[in-house]
Amino acid sequence: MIDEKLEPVLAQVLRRNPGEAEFHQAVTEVLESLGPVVAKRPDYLDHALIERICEPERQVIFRVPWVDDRGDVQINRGFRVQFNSALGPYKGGLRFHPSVNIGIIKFLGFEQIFKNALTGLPIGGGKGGSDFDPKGRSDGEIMRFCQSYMTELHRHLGEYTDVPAGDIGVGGREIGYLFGQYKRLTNRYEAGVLTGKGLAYGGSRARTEATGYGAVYFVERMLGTRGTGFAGKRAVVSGSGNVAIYTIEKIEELGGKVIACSDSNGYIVDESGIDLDLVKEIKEVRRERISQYAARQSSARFVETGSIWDVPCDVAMPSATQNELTGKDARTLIANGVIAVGEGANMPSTPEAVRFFLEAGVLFGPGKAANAGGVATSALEMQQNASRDSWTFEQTERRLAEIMHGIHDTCAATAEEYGRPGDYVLGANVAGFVRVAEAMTALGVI
Ligand code: NDP
Ligand code: 2IT
Repeated sequence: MIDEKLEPVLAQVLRRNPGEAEFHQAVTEVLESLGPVVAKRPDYLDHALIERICEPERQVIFRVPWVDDRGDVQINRGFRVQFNSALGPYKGGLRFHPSVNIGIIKFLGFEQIFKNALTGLPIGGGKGGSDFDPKGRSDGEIMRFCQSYMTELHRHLGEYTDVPAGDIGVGGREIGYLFGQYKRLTNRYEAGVLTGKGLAYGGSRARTEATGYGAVYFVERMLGTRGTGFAGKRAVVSGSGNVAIYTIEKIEELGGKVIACSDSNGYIVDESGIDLDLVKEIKEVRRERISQYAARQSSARFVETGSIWDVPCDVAMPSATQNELTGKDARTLIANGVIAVGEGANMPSTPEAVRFFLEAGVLFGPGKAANAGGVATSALEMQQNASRDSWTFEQTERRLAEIMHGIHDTCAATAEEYGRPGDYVLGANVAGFVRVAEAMTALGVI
């Protein structure tokens, strides 16, 4: 339910951005949380503050031409949405996936504003990407695509302007090619212009692990409010990319057992506990499909039909993509006794699924809080670059853990303050919004 004072704001967003279903979904969720805030602070309705938050500061859309291995010219579309810079330079990842369109980049950029605010670090919100499909492409093709993409994007970036990183389809390899081209075009070794860099050229230790580890720290803290933890728990983690792999690693370290993970072709179940070295070999080294796991591990089976959320578990961590966990899946998880859900991905649960979890009293950690460890560690990478320093793994991970515990506690305290104890969705949206709103108010109408 949306507060009547915010109805016209939402109506305007829906009207101005036709057909952008994911963006509508993300804005609706945040505006639905803001009713109690504007009741307490009606001044936030002044100066079109909320309308301005819903409108990106700048959107760049461009042609990305490149030559494939056969010598044919390919064309993709590039995007960068610079959503909000009240708290710092635009910050957020790049997604390379055939499903990418402006509505998806805007939903991700919008969420990023509040996520980045929750970290307490000086970073604004942005997101970018392309409809380029990296699957099956050679290293040379990936490099030429990244170089062409950066040839246009570089003029919009800068360590004080806009700092991209990885997301789906963009990992260490791609960031390396993007940084190389940026350096070449600008003739500047501006390490802080991209994060997720390799350790050989200015990256931060623990950035690769940070999103997954951070999400597990968040869920461990939620479980702590019920006097329990991961030890002895059965967990299901969807996806098998960067976020999923390091989520599995940390759960196993804390004594939990992860029994299923997936990719877009299906899921594997291994009741003896997932062998993470095998997953890393298949996904990080060989870049193969997750079905290969079942082909090589006799205790596992590969399932192509149905949903990974049919696998009974205590903790569910959706870590693949948006709207991958539906209302029907939420019902199944609840019927199977799920205690906690932590979103490693951005907006993986549909609004109906979120509602079911909250109604059932399941501990539910929304993506913009639970997966903020990645971008927080990106900000730590920027800090190391700015001071020309490089921290140890332990020091960086300790900072990450403190930040995640801080985010958890801020969300919990905010939910409590607004009369909805345990509602981390309200807590995250409100705490993130208030920080951005305060900065925007101070900066005047811009
Ligand atoms: P990766 O590219 O490393 O892995 C993505 C995984 O999700 C793959 O297993 C992929 O399967 C699966 N997947 C992607 N799209 C779909 C789809 N449409 N349907 C089913 N499965 C899909 O990306 P990340 O691990 O980095 O990102 C995963 C999620 O986490 C995204 O929502 C991202 O926005 C979010 N995130 C990432 C952060 C980071 O630091 N990387 C930080 C915070 C959030 P397949 O190989 O078959 O496509
Ligand atoms: O969704 C996200 O927070 C990311 N993909 C990471 C962004 C970043 O700048 O590290």
